Amino acid sequence: MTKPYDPNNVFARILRGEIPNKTVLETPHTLAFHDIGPQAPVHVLVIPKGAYVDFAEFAAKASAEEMVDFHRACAQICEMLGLTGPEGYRAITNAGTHGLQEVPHYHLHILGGRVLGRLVA
Ligand code: IU
Repeated sequence: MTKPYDPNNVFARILRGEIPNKTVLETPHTLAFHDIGPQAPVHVLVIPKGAYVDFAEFAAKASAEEMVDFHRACAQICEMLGLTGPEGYRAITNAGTHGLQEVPHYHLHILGGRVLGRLVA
């Protein structure tokens, strides 16, 4: 069971315009911005504007319109940032304490521009 949404988490504050961000793309249901501590030459966070703690909650509760908007935005960002070639990219999300999720508002990391290494525990 996902913990309750904290309306004062940092991404909620970014969505309310209380904290600045380097926006890459904004659509009706989605905001994408550069990660403040990039782990790769391209490191963008994509977040739904709706209040979802993590991937499972978003996938379970978001409307079809929100989900399509979110994923089309991800595709557009990959295109815009030159990630759709054979070198590719990584799209990942962390959840909860085992997943080392820091910010409790669902976000997809899109990373690219270098070889990223294997994902191992
Ligand atoms: P995580 O999946 O919850 O661990 O990722 C949180 C990310 O949010 C992490 O990569 C931070 O660098 C990033 N971030 C940010 O971009 N702006 C902020 O104000 C804060 C964290 I706090």
